[in-house]
Amino acid sequence: MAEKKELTPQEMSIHQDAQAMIIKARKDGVETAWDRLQEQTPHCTFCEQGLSCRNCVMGPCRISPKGDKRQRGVCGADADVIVARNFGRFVAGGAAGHSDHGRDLIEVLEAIVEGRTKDYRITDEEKLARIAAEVGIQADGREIMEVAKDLVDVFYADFGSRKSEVAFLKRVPEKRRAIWRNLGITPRGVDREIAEMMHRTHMGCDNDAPNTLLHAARTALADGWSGSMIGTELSDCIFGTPTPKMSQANLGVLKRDQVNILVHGHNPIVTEMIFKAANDPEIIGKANAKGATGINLAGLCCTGNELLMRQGVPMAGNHLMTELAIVTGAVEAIVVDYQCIMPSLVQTASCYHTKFITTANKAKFTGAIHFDFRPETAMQQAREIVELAIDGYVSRNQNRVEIPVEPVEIMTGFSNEAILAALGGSLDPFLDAVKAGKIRGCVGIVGCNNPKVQQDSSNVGLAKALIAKDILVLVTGCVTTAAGKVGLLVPGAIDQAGPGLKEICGSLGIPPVVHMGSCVDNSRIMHLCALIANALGVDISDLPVGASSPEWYSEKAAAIATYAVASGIHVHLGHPPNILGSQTVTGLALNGLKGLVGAVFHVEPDPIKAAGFFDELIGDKREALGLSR
Ligand code: XCC
Ligand code: SF4
Repeated sequence: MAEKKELTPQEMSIHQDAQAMIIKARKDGVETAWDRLQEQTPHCTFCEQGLSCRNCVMGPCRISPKGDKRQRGVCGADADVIVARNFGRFVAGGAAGHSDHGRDLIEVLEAIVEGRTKDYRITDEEKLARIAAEVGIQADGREIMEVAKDLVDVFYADFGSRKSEVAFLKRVPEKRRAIWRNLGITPRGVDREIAEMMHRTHMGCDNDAPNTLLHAARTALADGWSGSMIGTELSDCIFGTPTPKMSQANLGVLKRDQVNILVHGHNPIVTEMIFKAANDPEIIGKANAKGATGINLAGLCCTGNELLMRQGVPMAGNHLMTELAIVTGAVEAIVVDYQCIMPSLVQTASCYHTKFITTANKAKFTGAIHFDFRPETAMQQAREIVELAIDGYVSRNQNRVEIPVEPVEIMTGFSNEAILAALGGSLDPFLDAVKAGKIRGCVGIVGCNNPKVQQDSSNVGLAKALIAKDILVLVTGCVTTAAGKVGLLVPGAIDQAGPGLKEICGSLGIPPVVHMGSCVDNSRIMHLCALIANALGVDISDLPVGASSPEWYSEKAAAIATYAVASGIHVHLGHPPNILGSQTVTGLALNGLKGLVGAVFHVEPDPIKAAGFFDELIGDKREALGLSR
């Protein structure tokens, strides 16, 4: 076999901190995702095209769509059926992740209501009352705990089978709801749609690819308009609704003379407690006793986004920085909950003095220190975790420490409530700016890193190209740190924006790239689109908006992309899902869905060309609304 060429650090990432740590990892003999990708390349082409099936033991089957004779699996499933089933299960996996995260927040609210925890409380009572009223609960003049109790019931019911539609569908413009009704894809219950997808894709059930895809849309809609949305809204109620604040990003946020704790995963339930414990003077005193000048908490991935939005805790990095952050040699503990935590981190941590600490029974890692984290005992457990990190400080070898860069300033905290407040309480100033063509439209850039793409090259390249075209960029998830590290998340970045966007963001004192949270917080963007569509009396698909995930990797990203398209928002992906083996499925995704839900997927690896696609799209949408292109 031909010798594989080792990539240079510059080819692997655009960031200086990543490049420095890739070099250090090689020197320290630490394996990274890029190394393993090389091992796995070339990938199985059947799997890449979605043409392998393991849904029963008459197989596994893999079929070729080429040749005159249409190949079939043992059961007779053809390429369309196999690809659609695989994609359906892929989306269901993503919806399950987000939504189970949402459910965990209902459980914490329930523990608060039942008085089983003193460590959590309702921080934003006004918001809780407001969303309760939105979903039909009498909130006026009642005790907040009574209202919260009813809200727990309504949200739990959203996961079940007794409803004809999930609670937050009340937010969706009537035109959009009619489209979903006519297609039979109104999301009824989160668990129900996910379970039904598993059922449909069992051998001998849904053998009509378009029908399976429509249910994938329904499953994703249950995520976007229920599971994820509940996750976002209850996180705000329990931990506070984010407000604009400054923070920092990149590996430079780690501190040489302090106990460094990284939090990684998704749910603020654990990390908010770690945050409190790490700020407790008594515990800081224990760190001082070990010779550290303090305790430094920093975030990775989405739980980092949650803490950043609400508490201003700095961001050490995004998905492909998780191994590299440990390679600094400066991390005493990495505390994780679930999702996107590479199993390799246990090995990476073991190459240094870093303790790898898990907190969720549904996400245990062999070789980790595990805490069965519960609402009843959360604060005590968080203190124990922080003390474990403090104990580790004395075993740090400062000669092996390398903190490669100085941190970059970022601005965060743009919840919809904060955006409305910044606009003086009404969307009108924003809509006026859009009508005047100063802000031509908005694109949400969301999602991950993928070692198949030079880290953050597309995330950043697209963001820069869009703001130059007077298109406001909204970021969540791992694109946050990408944009932050290159200086796009500060008001000063308006110098890189087009004249209209520069004027509006300049007068509001906000960056042209606005951070709206974690990946479940894409529900904030959906809600904002619904608010704008309702204000204008149009459907979401009429708005000059788009969405993109240039470097995506996860099932969750596929679920997000699918609910965005089903909600009427065109979605750009930097690379396709594993569906190209079916012309029917690919044709629907790229073209056919347009006639059904008013939006499609667009695949384009080049971020500049992708920006051109959005430029055209937004121009067309603006013209259709009677506005200048
Ligand atoms: Fe995971 Fe949410 Fe992707 Fe980042 S962006 S790699 S899904 S952490 Ni959600
Ligand atoms: Fe093969 Fe059909 Fe079984 Fe899939 S369900 S493994 S295609 S026999």
